[in-house]
Amino acid sequence: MERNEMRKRVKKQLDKSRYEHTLGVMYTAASLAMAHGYPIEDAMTAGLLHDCAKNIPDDEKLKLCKKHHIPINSTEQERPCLLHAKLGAFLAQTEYGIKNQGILHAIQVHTTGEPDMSTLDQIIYIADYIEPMRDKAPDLEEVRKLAFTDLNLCVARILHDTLTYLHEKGGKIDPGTQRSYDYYRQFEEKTIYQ
Ligand code: DGI
Ligand code: FE
Ligand code: FE
Repeated sequence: MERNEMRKRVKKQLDKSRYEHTLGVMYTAASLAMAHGYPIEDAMTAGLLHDCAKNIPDDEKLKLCKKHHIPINSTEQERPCLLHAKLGAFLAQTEYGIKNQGILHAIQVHTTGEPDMSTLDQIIYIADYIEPMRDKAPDLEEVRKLAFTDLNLCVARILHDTLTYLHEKGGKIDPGTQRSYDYYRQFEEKTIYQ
C-alpha cells in the first residue's frame, strides 16, 4: 500500500486530534531521520502508523489481542490502552501490508520503549514525545534539543521523566518501561559524572 493510501485509512481510524498528533510524529520522525542519517521513508511510515490502534475501545483491544494470540501482561490487563502499541504493530502488518520488521518493531515498542533499541525504535519513541503538538511534559525544550544531538541521552531523559510522572500520579509501571529505564540510565549517569 502507498503511504498516501495508508494516510487516508489512518485518518478514518482516528479522531481529529489523534490524527494531527500522528502527522506531527510522522514529520518529526522524518526530521530525526535526517539528523541521524536514517532512511526517511521508513521513519515516516512508522510514524504514520504508530498509533493506528489508539482509538479502538479498550474492551475491543483486549478481545483482539486474545483473538490473535497477542500476549497481555498484568499491567496491560489493568491499562488496556497500553496495548495500542502491540496491536498497532499487528494491524500495520495485517491491514496496511507492512513487511519491514524494523518498522513493525518500532511501532510495537513505542509506548514503553525497550532496552538497547534500534535507531528507528528510538526515533519513533522520541518523535512521539516531542512532536510540535505536545506541550505538557517538563523540559520539552531541552528534550527537543537532545533529540537532534544524542538519541541515547534523549531516550534516557524521556524514560526518566515518564517514570517520575507515573510515580507522581500513582500509575502502574509496566515492566517494559522499567526495564527500558534500567538500561538507558547508564547514559544519564555518564553526563552526571563526567
Ligand atoms: O499514544 P500516545 O499518547 O501518543 O503516547 P504513548 O504511546 O507513549 O502513550 C503515552 C501514555 O502511556 C502516557 O500517558 C504514559 C503511558 N505509559 C508509558 N509507560 C507506561 C505508561 N502508563 C503506565 N500505566 N505504565 C507504564 O509503564
Ligand atoms: Fe502511542
Ligand atoms: Fe503517539
